[in-house]
Amino acid sequence: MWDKMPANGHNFFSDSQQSSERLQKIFDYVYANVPFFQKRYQDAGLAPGSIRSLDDLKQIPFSNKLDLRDNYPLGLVATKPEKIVRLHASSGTKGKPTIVAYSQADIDLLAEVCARSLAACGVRAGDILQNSFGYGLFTGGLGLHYGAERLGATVLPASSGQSQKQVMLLRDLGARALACTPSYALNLVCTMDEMGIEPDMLNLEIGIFGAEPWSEKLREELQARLKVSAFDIYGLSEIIGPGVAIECTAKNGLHIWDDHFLPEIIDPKTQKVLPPGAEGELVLTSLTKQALPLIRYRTGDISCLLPEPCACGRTQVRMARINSRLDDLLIIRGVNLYPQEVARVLEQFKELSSHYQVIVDRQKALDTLEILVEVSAEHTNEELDALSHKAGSMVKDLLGLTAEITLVPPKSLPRSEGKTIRVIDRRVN
Ligand code: DLL
Repeated sequence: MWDKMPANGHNFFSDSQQSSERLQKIFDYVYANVPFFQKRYQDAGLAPGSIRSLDDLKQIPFSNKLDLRDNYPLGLVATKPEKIVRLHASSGTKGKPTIVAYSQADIDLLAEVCARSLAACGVRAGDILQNSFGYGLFTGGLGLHYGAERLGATVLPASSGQSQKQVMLLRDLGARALACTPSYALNLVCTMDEMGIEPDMLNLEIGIFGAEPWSEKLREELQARLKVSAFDIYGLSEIIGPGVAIECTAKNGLHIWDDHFLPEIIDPKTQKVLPPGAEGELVLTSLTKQALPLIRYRTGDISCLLPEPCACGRTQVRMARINSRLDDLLIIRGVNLYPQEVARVLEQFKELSSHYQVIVDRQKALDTLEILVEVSAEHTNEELDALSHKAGSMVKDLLGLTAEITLVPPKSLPRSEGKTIRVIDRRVN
């Protein structure tokens, strides 16, 4: 459909004229400063000045995580080394981390988009933000830290871990907003229970949760148990870190700060651009980055663009919440399975908690699937048998896979301070 759109067909971006100018500029800049991409663009028949409008975007070849891996650690940097003021890294599950570089202008941009994100969910100058995203190589801690300071809020740089101390600080300093991964927020809720701290004893009103997929059920649970309004924040190190997109108070998708990050949705198989509303892989172009600008970066995240106007009045295009990644896809006995689909089945049982783990193995050339899930309270053995049988049948009916459902006691699965590991794939492929 985009192919058939007129030249001004990208009118769902907040300022298409500005985005178009920025795209032309960033293309010429990457061409001139990153030899790896210059070669790729030459091979595609492009030269400086080839990109003259948003419509030309589709001519530019994609970039992806492999490009970063092949040019490890800093081969895609577009600035002189002395311009780099910060390095971060995202932990890959396999092999080396992805290293990302920032100039001072990039750090200012990170602060700007994180400040906007915090403001969109109601954080104001003078509020205390307890920032329990991990500080260090991960972009979450420092990104939101700079954003909160830019906004004029007071940051408590709690980082993740030491849950009892975190709860004490929440109570004693009275933060109005808490930022962390949703799984760590759940951890804090359990610690509050153990310490006998009720949500009414805190001053919290806003939860800013992200960096991993989380469900509406978990949102409801966190809202009820922390007495907050919970917002989904999205981002990735390669593009900037946190603050690429966030929900506003309308909570109807996440606004992408499209004056800096230009989104597209593609069919991951054909690589064709899909029309607004269609689900596919999110592709982002960083329009204003200096040190590590990436054009048409394939995020691997599955979403869709929601171009309709938002009730909040913001004009930045929205995207649907991310429930899955392309590389999460498990193929078990030929059946495709996203771990989040398992979560959606388990959510239907009130006796089961949100803590689960999927274990895939191979025995005598046959794939096996085990789902470990914590029960939310004590049950008799008969009740447990009946429950696991019922959950197993529902997995079979809805997902087409036979699974062994192992119900485990509350708090027995590993808890994480950052991103939770949901899948253990023991197959040697
Ligand atoms: O997770 C940046 C971040 C920090 C985002 C704090 C939000 C808050 P990475 O470690 O590079 O960067 O991981 C990026 O995490 O491609 C998604 O697959 C996933 N992800 C991030 N936010 C969300 C979200 C940070 N709200 C990868 N929902 C991304 C679902 C998310 N997945």
